[in-house]
Amino acid sequence: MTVSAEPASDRCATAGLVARRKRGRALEAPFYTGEEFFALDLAAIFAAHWIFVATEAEVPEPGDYVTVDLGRYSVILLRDDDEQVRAFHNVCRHRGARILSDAAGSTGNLVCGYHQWTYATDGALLHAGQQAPDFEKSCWGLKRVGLRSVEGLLFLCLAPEPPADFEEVAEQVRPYLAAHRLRHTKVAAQVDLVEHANWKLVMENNRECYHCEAGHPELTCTFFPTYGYRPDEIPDRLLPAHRRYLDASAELARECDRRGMPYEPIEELSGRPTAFRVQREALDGAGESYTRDGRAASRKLLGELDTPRLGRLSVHYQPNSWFHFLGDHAVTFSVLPLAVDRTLVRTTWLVHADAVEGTDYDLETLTDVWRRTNAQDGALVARAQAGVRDPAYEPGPYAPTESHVEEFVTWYIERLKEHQNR
Ligand code: 3BY
Ligand code: FES
Ligand code: FE
Repeated sequence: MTVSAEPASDRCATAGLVARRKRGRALEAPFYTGEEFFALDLAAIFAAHWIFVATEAEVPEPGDYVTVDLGRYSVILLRDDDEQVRAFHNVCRHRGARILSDAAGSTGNLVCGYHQWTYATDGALLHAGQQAPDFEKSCWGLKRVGLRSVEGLLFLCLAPEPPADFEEVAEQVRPYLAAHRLRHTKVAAQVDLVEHANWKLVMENNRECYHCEAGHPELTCTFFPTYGYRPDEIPDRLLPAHRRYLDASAELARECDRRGMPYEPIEELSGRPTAFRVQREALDGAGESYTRDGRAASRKLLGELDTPRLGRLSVHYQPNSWFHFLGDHAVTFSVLPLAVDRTLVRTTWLVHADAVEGTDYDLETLTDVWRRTNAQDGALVARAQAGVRDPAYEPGPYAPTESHVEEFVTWYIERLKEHQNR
């Protein structure tokens, strides 16, 4: 028999709302405001799927670690002496104390601060004082958490049986990422923003550019605001931008073909546990990077790239992330729920491992556009949260250009249904 953490009345209420979700419409309020849905999302989405949480560049040396909080879970990501990054539950095998309390650091062995049980960086228990003679140290190593690195992007999965299709997706995405050589980058900046909205509003907001023209003056210097429109739906005022997009896209295709770099879209945003979209697309302006004029922000390009003019390789990953890989830097976004109406958005800017701040790049120029864009998005989703908790809120229709929002919500509902049927 499966024992659920949810009370039976909550289970019925959530199941009813999941079953009656209408395609093409925003979700009903309880999905964004109800504690019962928050608990369900943690169990059915965040504890059941591969979640993007960090990059290998954040733990460059043996002994470097980060800790990741996901609901009541805390997970340690640690680079071992053999250079592998491994993940462990941050729970002592003696009486359960948290082992590491900092968000990031460097350590030799892992020593629990309660009774000093000591673990090696591969999780093995090395020392536990004053034990009975029959105590078996080998039985009490740290519990492992599933971890996958896709070219240096770290995904963890808390489920004992993680979705089996992850590796297949990773194989599809790797050729797109390869030239950016993410394992040979360093963290130039990382910013945590706590947004005052449910995590799904944060994700939905990312999956459309309907709000970009009015909401993101700096981003739209280079990100074409025609994103998501079908060619025959583009409003007249955006047609000049669309023409620039077509010209820039043709040039980008030529540059990619010459270098054997894939750029065509692969889109499977719903219908499977591990759902994603990947495409290399042109940028406006100089076409190189996310700066006001579109020129590269770092003189030292990623990997062995010989031109900065490679647009943006963008990856959208369900449920919790998006990525942009440029010729000169990469920027990753990880969305983690903190409370029903509080969400952590962690943004990380990566540059070539040998790039020197002040010489090759200026931190302000590198981070300016997405810092501002994130702040604007944070304000937009807080407005959305305030509105959906109003008793007058009724789910409205998505526009055609919001098709990726619809895909995100469809994926989410599919996952909840699958969870309910288990
Ligand atoms: O980050 C993205 O992928 C973009 C930014 C604006 C809208 N969204 C599709
Ligand atoms: Fe960790 Fe006792 S709880 S050593
Ligand atoms: Fe936005």
